[in-house]
Amino acid sequence: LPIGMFDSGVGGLTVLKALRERLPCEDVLYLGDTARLPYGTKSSQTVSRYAVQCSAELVKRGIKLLVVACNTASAVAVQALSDAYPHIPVIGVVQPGAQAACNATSNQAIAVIATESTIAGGAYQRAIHSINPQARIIGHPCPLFVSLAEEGWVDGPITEAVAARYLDPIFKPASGVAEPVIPDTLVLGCTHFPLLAPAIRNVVNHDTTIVDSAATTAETVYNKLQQQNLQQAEGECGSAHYLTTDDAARFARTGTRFLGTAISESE
Ligand code: DGN
Repeated sequence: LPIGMFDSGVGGLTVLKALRERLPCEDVLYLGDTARLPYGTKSSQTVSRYAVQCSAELVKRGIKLLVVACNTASAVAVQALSDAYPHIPVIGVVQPGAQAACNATSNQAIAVIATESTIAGGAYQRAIHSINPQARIIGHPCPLFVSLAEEGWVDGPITEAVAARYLDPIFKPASGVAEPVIPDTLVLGCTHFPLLAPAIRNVVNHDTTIVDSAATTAETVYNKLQQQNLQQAEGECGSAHYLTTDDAARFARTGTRFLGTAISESE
């Protein structure tokens, strides 16, 4: 059986990319809920409902493990999905990202950037605190990054100006602030943000560790498959199949940038 993954659209393809690098033999069934994106501005009740519906569609087709490849959905729905499908391991991207940030920080100050809904729900803050109760966490929504990534404006002066506007108050606080705590670790808590990492890197301090939860999520999936003896035998390259709830052509076009390789519409 394949690994099932879903996201509100193309963003989860950054997680798929990391998964294919770590587990090249696995078959993957990916659902992009493009008809209802973005999730990042919607209420947790609505996102939870969408997550349950996407998962049901994947489970109906047969999957051995479910990856919630969207931070916004991971933040609100992982527990509900684990309860709904006790026989299928469910892995979200928030917990692995929080763990990676806690491993990386030296000064216990961690910044998290994500969609409005992920930051407002506080899931990263809770996940980080449950691992490191001493951590000081600054959460900041950066919704424009989603549009910039989808537009392909991943670098250049406009993107850097947006990045500076969002991040300067965290990394370059105005003088006069008594003993500012500058985070040494920045979590990219949205599937779209890894595309903007070079622009983000240009506006944060040069020694900031940037944590992208895609790679750590892939590692978590790898470990879970090993533990449960669910891994595919080594051999041929795994396949990837895509489902979308709206126009497949747009998904294939935009998604190619996120996956790093071409997606054909017939897949
Ligand atoms: N995939 C969403 C996330 O990781 O939060 C971002 C896209 C969106 O729904 N705004």
